[in-house]
Amino acid sequence: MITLYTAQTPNGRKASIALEELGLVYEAEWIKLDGAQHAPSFLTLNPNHKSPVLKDDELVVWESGDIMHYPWLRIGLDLGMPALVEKPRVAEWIERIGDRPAVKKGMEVPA
Ligand SMILES: N[C@@H](CCC(=O)N[C@@H](CS)C(=O)NCC(=O)O)C(=O)O
Repeated sequence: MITLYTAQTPNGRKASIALEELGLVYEAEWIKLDGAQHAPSFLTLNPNHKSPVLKDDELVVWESGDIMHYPWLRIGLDLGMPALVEKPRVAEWIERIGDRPAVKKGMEVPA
């Protein structure tokens, strides 16, 4: 079972986009970034006290960019990319998606 510990932030949104797009079933555990990220139970998952964190049974992954890679590795998807040419472009996109206006806009809560 995959659990995504996340918050409504660009990095949290990146992680859930990757899981949703590849159709992986997961549970979301919302982390309130008002101190809950310093709770001992959370620090055992991510000693850097940062959201998001993905847990898949005993495997724990943190860093939103690495979490975005996880779904396609998990399902064994071969993206068929020429490694030297395309993989760096994918990595750039993954690292920068949280800065995209559409991702930030999607997190704005209407008044
Ligand atoms: N490089 C990390 C950054 C994660 C990050 O900065 N998370 C923020 C929310 S977007 C956080 O949890 N901050 C709480 C804290 O630092 O205590 C990633 O991409 O996952």
